[in-house]
Order: sequence, then C-alpha cells, then structure tokens
Amino acid sequence: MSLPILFSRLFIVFTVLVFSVAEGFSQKIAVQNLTVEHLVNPFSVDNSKPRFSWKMQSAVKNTLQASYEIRVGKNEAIDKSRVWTSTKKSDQSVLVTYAGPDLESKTKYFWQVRVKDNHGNASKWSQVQWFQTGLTEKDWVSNWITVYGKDTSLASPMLRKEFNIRKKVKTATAYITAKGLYEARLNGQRISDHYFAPGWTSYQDHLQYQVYDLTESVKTGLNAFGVTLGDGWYKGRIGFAGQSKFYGDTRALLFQLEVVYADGTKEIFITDDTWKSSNGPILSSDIYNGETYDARKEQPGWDDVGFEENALWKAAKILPKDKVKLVGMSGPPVRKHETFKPIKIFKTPLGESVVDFGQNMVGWVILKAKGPAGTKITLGHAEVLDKAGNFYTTNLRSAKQSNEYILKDNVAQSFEPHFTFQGFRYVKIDGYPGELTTDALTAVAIYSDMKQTGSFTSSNTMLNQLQHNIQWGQKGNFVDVPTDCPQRDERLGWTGDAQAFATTAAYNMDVAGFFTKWMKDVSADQLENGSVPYVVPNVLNKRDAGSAGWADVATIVPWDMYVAYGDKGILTAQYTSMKRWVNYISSVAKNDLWNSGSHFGDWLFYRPNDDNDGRAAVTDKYMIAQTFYAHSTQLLINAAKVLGKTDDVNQYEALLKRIKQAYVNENMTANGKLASNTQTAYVLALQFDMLPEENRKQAAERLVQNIKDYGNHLTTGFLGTPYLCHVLSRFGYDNVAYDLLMQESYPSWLYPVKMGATTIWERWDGIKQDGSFQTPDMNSFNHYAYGAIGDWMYKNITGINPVAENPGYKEVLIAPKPGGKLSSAAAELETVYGLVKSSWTLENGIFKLDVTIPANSTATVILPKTDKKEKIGSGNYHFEYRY
Ligand code: RAM
Repeated sequence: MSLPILFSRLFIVFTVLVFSVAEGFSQKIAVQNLTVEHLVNPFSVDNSKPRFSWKMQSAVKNTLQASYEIRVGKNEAIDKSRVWTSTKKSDQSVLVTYAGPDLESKTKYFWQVRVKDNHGNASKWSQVQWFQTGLTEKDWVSNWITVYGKDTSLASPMLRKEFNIRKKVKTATAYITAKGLYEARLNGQRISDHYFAPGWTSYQDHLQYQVYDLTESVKTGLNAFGVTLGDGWYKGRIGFAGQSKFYGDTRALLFQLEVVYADGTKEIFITDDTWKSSNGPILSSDIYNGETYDARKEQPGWDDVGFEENALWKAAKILPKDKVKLVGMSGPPVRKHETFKPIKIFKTPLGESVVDFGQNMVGWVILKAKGPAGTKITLGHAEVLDKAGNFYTTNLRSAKQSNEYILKDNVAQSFEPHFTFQGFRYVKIDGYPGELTTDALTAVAIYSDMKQTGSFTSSNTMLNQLQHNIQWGQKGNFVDVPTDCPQRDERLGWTGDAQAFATTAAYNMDVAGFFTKWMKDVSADQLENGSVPYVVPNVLNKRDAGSAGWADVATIVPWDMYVAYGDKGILTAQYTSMKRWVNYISSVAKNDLWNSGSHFGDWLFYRPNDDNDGRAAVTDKYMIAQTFYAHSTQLLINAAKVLGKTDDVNQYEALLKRIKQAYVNENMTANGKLASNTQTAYVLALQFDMLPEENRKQAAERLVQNIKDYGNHLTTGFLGTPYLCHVLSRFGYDNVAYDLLMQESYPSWLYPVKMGATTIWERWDGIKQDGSFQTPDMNSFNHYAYGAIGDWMYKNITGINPVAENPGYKEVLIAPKPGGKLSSAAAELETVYGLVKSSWTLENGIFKLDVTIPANSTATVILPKTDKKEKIGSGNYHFEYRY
C-alpha cells in the first residue's frame, strides 16, 4: 500500500495499553489513591457521613468497576474491629457515602476498599488508610487564653507550659486554634509544617482548628509546649482602607492535648491560667507590612523543658467563653513549596543592592547572616524593576512588604518571617554585614498544599510561558483563600476573580478541598437579603455586595467544582446559598430586568485612547448584569436537576425564559445588534444563550468583525475574557480564537509574556510598551483573573473536557483543535478517576494523537478535521491520519 493510500483514510495505527501495576501486585487491577472528603488521611472530618474515593489501576483495556467492597474499622486490623462494610454492584468510585452506625467524635477510623471489574478481575484489598473525626462542641474542655493584662503590644506573645506525661503513651493528639495566627512548638521543635494556621475563614461565623498527631513526639516525663501568636488577618491590617483589628483586638490561643496511655487511661491537657506568657524576638508582624525580628530578644529554650521563666513571664489570662463555631479543616493547609536561589545580585542605577530570584512568587526569603549585635538588615520586596532598572514598590500602595532582622552577637543565624508573606521577584537588601552571596539567600514559595493535577505544553514557547504564568498566578494567590493579589495592601478574596478563574484552577491543581472550604465562607458571609459580598471573607463594608459577575461566585464555583470533581455534595451544601443569591436578584429586578445596583462591570477592559469617544469597548453594566442573572439561574436549575428538586426546576425554568426575553427586549435591535456593540456584550450574550437561536449566528459574526476591527485584539475585561475564546470556538471560529491567543501585541495574553512576565498581570498593560507603568493605584503583577484562558487551552488546544452529565471525568470528551501554527501540544490531567492524557503532533501534514483514559472512565474522541467520533474505554490509544 502506498503512503498516500495508507493515510487517505482515518485509521487507528495501533492501540497499546500501558499500565502500571503497583509493586507486589500480581493482580490485573489494584486500588490506590484513597481519599476521604477529597483529602488524604484527614484529621478533622466534621461530616457525619464522610465520603470515600479511590482510583482503580488496571492492566486491561476498557475497564470499568463492577462492584466495590469498603470496610471501616477502629484499628488497622479492620476485619476484627469492623464498624461498617458495604458491598455493592456499582461503578461508583468517587465520594461513596459512609452509611454505617454513627461515628464517634475525635476517633480515628481505618478503612480500605477492594473492587471487581467488568472483566471478572478482582483487586486485592487496598492499603489501609484512615480518617479522624473532629471534635464536637462538648469535646472542647479547654479555655481560650491570652496574655496577661491587655493585648496591646505589637510584639508576638509567646505562651508556654510544661506537661507531665506520666506513663507510656498510646496516642497523643493536639487540637489547636487561635484568634490571630499561631506557631506551635513542642520540646524545642515546630510541631508541623503548616503555615498561617488556623487559616482565614469568616471568623465571625466559624474558625478552623488543626489536629496534630504527637504520639511520636511526646516523651514520658516533662514536655514543654510553646506557642507564638501573630496578628494575621484577625488583628492585623486587612482591607485597603487601612483598618486593623477587624475581627478583634485580642489574640488568643485554644489548645487541648489528649493523651491515651498504653494502659487505656486518658488525660487531657488544656490552656488555662497556669500557662505563662512573655514577649520575644518578633517585635511586630503584619501580613501587609512584614515582620521585625530582634534576635537579641530570643529566649533560648523557652519552648523546651527546664526553661527558667523570669519575671517577664506572667500568667496567661482566661477569656470568657464565646460563641464562635470551631470547625475542622476541609481544605489543605498552607505549606512551603519550591525554593529559588538568586539568579543575580546587583546594584541598581540608584545604588540599591538588589537580588533577582527570577520568578514573581509569594512567600519569603530565608536569610543567613552574621555580624555585630544590633546590626539591622532590611529586606524590601518588589515584583518589578522600573524602566531605569530601579527597585519599584509604588504599586504596593501602603503595604510595606519589608522584613527587618536585628542580629545578636556574631553567630551565624538564619532568619525567616513567621506571620507574614510577600509577593516578590526582587529583594532589596540594606544593612547586610559583609559581602552578600547567593549562599545567604533562598526564596521559598508558600501556598495551600494543592497537588498539581494539570500540565500543558506546546511547540510554542511563549504559550508555554503563559501556562507557567497562569500556574504561578494560582500558586501565589491560593494562600488559604483565593485572593486577587498577594502583594499590595489588599490581598482579598475578590469573588469575581475567583469565579473567573475557578475552572482553570481545577485543571492546574486539585482545588476540591480548597474551594469546599472557601464556599462555606461565601455562604457564611452572604447577607441577610441573599446578596453576596465583593470579597469573602468579607472585611469590607456590609453593603459592598451584589456586583454582577462577582456575587455570582455563589452559583458558578459550586457548579464548576461539581463538574470537575463529580462532587454532588458541594451542590447540596451550597444549594441554599445559590438559591438565595438568585432570589436576591429577583427581589431587586423590575419586570425581570436587573437594572439597578452598583457593578464593577467588565472590569479593566481595554480602553483604547485612539477611539473617537474612548468608550468603544465599554459594555453597559446592566446589560452584563442581566446575562449573569440568567447564568446564575441556569446554574441553579442545573443544580436542582442534579439534586432532584423538580419544583425548583420548573419554577426557575419559567423565570429564566422571562429573564432572557427581558434581555432581548431591552438590549437587542430588530437586526440583532446589541445595545453595547462590544466583544464582551456579544460574548456574554452567546455564552449564556441570551439570544433567540436565529440571532446567534449573526451575533457571532459581529463579534468576529469587532475583533478584526481591533486588528485581531481582544478588548475584554474580567467578565468577558474567560468566555471569549470559548464562544469563538463554539460558533466555529477556532482560527479567530487562536489569532487572539497568539497575538503578541497589546492587548493580548502574550503581550505580558513578551514583556518578561512570570505571572499573570492585573491589567493587560501593567507595563506599557515604552516600559512605563500603569497607575500605581492598582497595578498588580500577580493577579490570576486573565489567566482564565488556561481553561480554553486545556479544553480546545489539547481537547480535554469534562462532560457535565457524567461529571468528574467519569466520561471524558477529547476534542483537540490544532491551530495557531502549533506543531504539537500535550496536556495531562490527574482526575478523580486517574490520569487523562491528550497529546498531538501535526507535522508534514500528518496528525498524530495519543490519548490515555483511566480505568472506570470512558471517553468520546472527536478527531479534528474529520467527522469521526470514537467511543473508547480506558487505556492508551493512538490515532494517526493525513490532516
Ligand atoms: C480590584 C482588583 C480586583 C477586582 C476589584 C473589583 O480590587 O482588581 O481583582 O476584583 O478591583
């Protein structure tokens, strides 16, 4: 057969199955990656009916789970300590609900699972994993304590206490939380690698506690606990109005250590007024401003046994009981991640000593120094250098972002801050004794411990840098709460940014737990009338709420998480909040038209200055609001369908029809032109199906014309941007979507890349073409919103799509769309079923596609440029044909 004939038709050259079988397994299938409530071996499960997930590994193609058997017991010998077994013919392997007898609080349960597949293979029992239930209200027997007198000092108080562990220990478990932040130490060592505990929640409503297994760390006899408290979000500066003490003015600690001795007896150690407190080396520590640390004030041994408390150590004070609800962790803790060494140490034209770490990141610098006592070293942090190459901090507004270390006598010391973080690539160092070498400096990135699940690469290096920037925008702004920016005096949970970026976030990393936690805050901070704040946790004014595209986070994120992770539970948990938000809009709408209230609109859209009136890309805010009214209503209907709420489905379907009709009456001419003739107007109208079927094609044409009129540039802001390329693709304009994506001149996604960005910028032109900056009032260089294009890249370039009807990638749609002169692209996504891969090359007119689908999942592959749809099961597949 000659080559042309060979390639004349589509055919599958070969299908190989690559599989990995865990060492020691001779079985064809195995069960791995066990999680409970999205987390690996969680410590504080509050859900009385926790949900179990696992992944199947199979050596056999087209594998589905046919049945499972779960068992839960009270110790590792599960069979002998069994509390629940469930055997079911079912292909469910994600979030299977516990249905045994009531679980006891503060108890560790062990579990494992085994499965059979559709080919008659059986797995062995999985490894034993566990989960621990949280404390109930009555389990808390400890007291909130604070410092002696009033908590007025800027310094971080240290609290200490020695405990006598009288006998051999079976288990020792510490439950800790704080108002403010805490760092806990036992016998001279930090007890965990968590940072910023207890995390930021809507503190007026609920506060998280952490659980630490200290069985291996406590010793028989005396043990010393030392806990340092920081201001954090609770008491420090928060919000851009310069306020502090938003949640309270008194930092406090709640600590409970529960010991079970080997002989079965129990003892509980608590915080009370026998604890002592004193100030130490942290003279001040503030999230925006940074930390001042005076090593001369260290009290060596304060966190260990045998320390002699001098007169400065005063009895701690017990605080009255309060009503704050204590909850377990439903998301991951913040941890340290990548470290960076300087790529350059240099002097700026102004003579500043500056270090370049090569990556705009969030975290801090670990500094080594040695010098005469009293030497003060200051580390300033900046994201960028200015046009002249000098250190630039004006865009930080009033955030000082600076750490100060005061040396003790001539010993080598290593410093890092405790209760603050900085957004930076460059560090300016003043007062360093001796020569500054790279050895003295290490930058460390900190963020919520989300596993990376996605990767995307292509033959275009600028596109790859864009993907890198999107991922670093996510890392820097997913520090316990999804924030807009991590560096200036803001760092708030802006709801609009979070909703815009959520689907992209769920490709890059496992954000199931992260958003589960934050959505509880969205519900908690929802106003009585159902409106949703601009920021969550809400530290702005109560009435700062109800902006279209921001408040809709209440419906958008739960739905996105349901689709990405197959988590029906988040819809159940958020349903009331979703409905309250839609009902709020209805309550302020007149004749089904939402044309009141204050809205950010298509925030930071392109404002051309060469236009007649400079308003060509302005989209009417109420017109936008109406599209989000429809979108939120649609998502509420979707959720109601999943949850079987038929009455709601009917009621809101009728409402949705009226909303769309009202939109058309108000905003569309008889010829189908929209009141605002902008990209965002057409994008939102098409994305949310606002227009009658017969008007859509021409609307898409107008959108394309508008893009052409701007010389293949986008003009969209925060609300239009996430959907822009999706709408183009949906209406057959992949080529135009690629033109926008590959556009390197401003405004475009690649313009900042060309300007050397290592993260996503807040504005399309944070740094202008002449090297000058946009207004310092609002010019973050680490802001993920425009990174929402990542979703389109995964879904369209490499073609990895979830299928909402069968969420969590139980069913996958692989529909790659080559274009943009790319000769290859590849993406991987670790889903809740396992690894999905799609990679293609297009060379010499031959298109080759490799696809991997995990066990217990199926896929449809739509091969580009053919009408061919392939239904496939799990396994690895190769497709190849002339393109
Ligand atoms: C600024 C930031 C933020 C945005 C709000 C409306 O604070 O740009 O990202 O959501 O404005």
